Amino acid sequence: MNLTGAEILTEVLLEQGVDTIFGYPGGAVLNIYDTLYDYQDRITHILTAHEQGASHAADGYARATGKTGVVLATSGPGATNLVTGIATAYMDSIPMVAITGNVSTSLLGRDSFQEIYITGITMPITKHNFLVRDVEELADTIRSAFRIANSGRKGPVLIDIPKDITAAKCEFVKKEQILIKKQSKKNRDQIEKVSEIINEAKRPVIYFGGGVSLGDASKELKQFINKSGIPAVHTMMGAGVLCHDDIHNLGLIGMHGKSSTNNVISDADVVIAIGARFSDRVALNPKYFAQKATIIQLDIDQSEINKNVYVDYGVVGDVKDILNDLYPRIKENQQSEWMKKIQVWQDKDYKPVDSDTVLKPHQIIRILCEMSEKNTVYVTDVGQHQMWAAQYLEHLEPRCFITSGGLGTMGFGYGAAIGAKFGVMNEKRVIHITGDGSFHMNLNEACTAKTYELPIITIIMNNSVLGMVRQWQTSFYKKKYSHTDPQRKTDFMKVAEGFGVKGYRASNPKEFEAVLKEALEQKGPVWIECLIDKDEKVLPMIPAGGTIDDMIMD
Ligand SMILES: Cc1ncc(C[n+]2csc(CCOP(=O)(O)OP(=O)(O)O)c2C)c(N)n1
Repeated sequence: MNLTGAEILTEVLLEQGVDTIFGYPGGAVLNIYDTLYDYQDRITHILTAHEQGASHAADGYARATGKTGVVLATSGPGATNLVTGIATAYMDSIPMVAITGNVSTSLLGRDSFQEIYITGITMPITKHNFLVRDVEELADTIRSAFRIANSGRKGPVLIDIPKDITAAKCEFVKKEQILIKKQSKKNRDQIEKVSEIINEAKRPVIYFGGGVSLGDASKELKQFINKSGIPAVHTMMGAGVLCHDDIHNLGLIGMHGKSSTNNVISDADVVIAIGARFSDRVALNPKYFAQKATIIQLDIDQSEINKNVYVDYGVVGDVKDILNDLYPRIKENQQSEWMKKIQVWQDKDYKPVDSDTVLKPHQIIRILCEMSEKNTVYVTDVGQHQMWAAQYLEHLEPRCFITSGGLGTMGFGYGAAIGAKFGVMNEKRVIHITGDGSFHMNLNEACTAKTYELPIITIIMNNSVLGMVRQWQTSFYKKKYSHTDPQRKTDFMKVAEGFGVKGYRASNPKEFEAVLKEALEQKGPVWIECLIDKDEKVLPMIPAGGTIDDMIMD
């Protein structure tokens, strides 16, 4: 077949199993959009309000489904608007292919209208990027991009395509989608050694992160825990991998983790890190992290071994494979003495107090969990509301807690929720939890949710301040609230109306229950503004660089 570059692009997307892409048109991608018009029956293109929203949507789609998210933008400002979304995906190892148009090859390097050196800009935030200069190379370049985004540690790849390449023609031959081979460097001796250490441990703990869900290994982790009886703590990105009511699931660790989980790490004799990268939000002070323990790290990425924390044994490979190899070698044990000791710490954990008259953040989350289906996908923005969600959401399943962990991107939520909704459509409900600051950054995507009548419920935890930063000012900057109390006059109910979205407001638990009940029955997007006190804190908290001894409990 003799096809144009634009047709080749769409054909290869189909070859790769892509049926939904997110994007925004412009001059440099006009040939591609012209072709997409003819492929509407096979590729659904979702038009967002802003390219940043499109990039978060592609990311949210990938997180909710496990497939590769695809985003398309024009050259210049279209391409630069993708940068935050690409960086967000990169930090959380999300497979994404970002396609940008560029000026024609003859205009490259001449400061042409809407020209930008996007491959240079995205070099540090992509696994790899390509500038296609010959239409003959286009098909294989796109195939390579999908392969790279999905092999080993996943992540975003960018393909920059000059306009003349999308118009040029060449012979196109279809290929089968190549299945990605897993990389496993682990060897039998290592597995034997590591299993011996685990079997001899008296106070072992599993510390797992988002790599378990990315590696599709939550079933294997559960099996391993059920047999070994080893308790587990998790990072924010690991939320949902284990059931919240599994007695071995001790909960969140790190800066806003429980005091009990942090105590467990400090006292453990063996720590088994699985798909977790010892980030500074967890190993706040790497020198004192799990000081008494032999540390074993299982990870797909060799460069994570010994990166942040020195580990005694690093096993590199697919975590699902490693857990399967370890399973038959692990002794049955219920670790009852160790669990009794942990129970004593758990009894002293921070417990928030309920109120009937005002809305408390933990009550909002509890009511959400009680009233929505068990498999609901929760998508958050960034700030205190994100941490309250991570601390109090129950019944999470893998791929049901979508949040910007590594980059901490305010403005991630609405776009990601829209992407997630397209991924899970009729199977699962999507609830977006945001703060008034984060929501101001991306509420323009309400038009996207409305256009496609997506039944996404947005919970705006409105404390009228940039809560998380203000909390740091309270604790570490003598309450000098510099620019965190913006005194905005936004009337979210009127804004909702302007977008054609249904808006509700609640200021106590009864009101919230009543409006949530109505919201759950709506067919399109809904916002619920929850009024909360600006002095609410996320507790407990270990200050950056601190240890369990520095924990703030009130
Ligand atoms: C794009 C971006 N800018 C700035 C920050 C720094 N930051 C982290 S949390 C936060 C406040 C968030 O406020 P809000 O969304 O209202 O949530 P709250 O903490 O009040 O729940 C800020 C400014 C960020 N994470 N991302």
